[in-house]
Amino acid sequence: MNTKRTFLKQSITTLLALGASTLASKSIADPQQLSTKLSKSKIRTKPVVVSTWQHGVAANQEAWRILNAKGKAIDAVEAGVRIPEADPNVMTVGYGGYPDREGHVTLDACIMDENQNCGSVAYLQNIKHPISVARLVMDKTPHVMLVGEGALQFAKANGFEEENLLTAKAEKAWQDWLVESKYAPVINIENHDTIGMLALDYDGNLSGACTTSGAAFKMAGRVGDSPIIGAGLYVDNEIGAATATGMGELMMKTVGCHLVVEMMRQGMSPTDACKAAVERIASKLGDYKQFQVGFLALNKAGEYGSYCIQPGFDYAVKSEHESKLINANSLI
Ligand code: SD4
Repeated sequence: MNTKRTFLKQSITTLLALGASTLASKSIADPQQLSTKLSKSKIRTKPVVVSTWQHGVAANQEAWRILNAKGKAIDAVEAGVRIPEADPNVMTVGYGGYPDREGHVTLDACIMDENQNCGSVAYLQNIKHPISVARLVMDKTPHVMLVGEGALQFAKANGFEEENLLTAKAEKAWQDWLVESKYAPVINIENHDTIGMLALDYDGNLSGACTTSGAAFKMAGRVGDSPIIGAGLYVDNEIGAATATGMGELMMKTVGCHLVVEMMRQGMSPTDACKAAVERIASKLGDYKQFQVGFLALNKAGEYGSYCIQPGFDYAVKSEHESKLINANSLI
């Protein structure tokens, strides 16, 4: 349990770290402006973890076990998102995910740490935990992204076992879809979609993870935003982190999560930065009303926020003081 003194000490340390790093990045030219901004900032205690949708609640619990034991944010986010990856009742992530229109479950995932290291896999089949393969791409290779057959070979070479990820329930949904074969992305699909998770650990370091089975009944070979660093996830340990859910093409066209982090660098709160990224989508992409996009952000001070296009997107928060699901504000 944190005492009030520990909390104050953490807050002051965070203030100093934030001040020093922001000054170092020269993103706010006027030191007076910076100190005013920081004094207004609501500093929260560390650690904290946030993640998208209702399935984020169970995922956060797992991440929290690591964060609360003073573990690293990168380990927490990997462990956290493995929960929905393994859950067959979550039909939008990992095992049990909806297949593409050919009946194949193809998975996308990426992970990013406090040192700008990142790893990613796309169009990966038959491996239940793509996030852990992405972690190994980050830790063991000189590359950022492996796709398809190459990603599968890499996973198998590192001890992952192939298994059938298409459950009877997902296969039935696909068979039903085949009757009309009409491709129409569903907004807020069953109130859970991609899981994106962001964490700030005891040491004040940020990391993030994002994993999905992608758009249900997508074209074979389609890859969404979730494994694309900058689109579905971005972390800058000086500033903050962002992740996204919803129709990935919109985030890819606007490099949405990188945009959210850059908005925070300019001094915006996480909520305002997410709102600015949604507004960018609305101003650039004429068909945005047909789709859902939700951004979630966490800054270096532990403040979090979110914004989406359509009502219905919620996100889960876990810290020493909070454990809840929050409904995001929307543009529409
Ligand atoms: C993607 N953002 O692949 C992910 C999840 C999704 O409709 O498909 N949402 O685009």
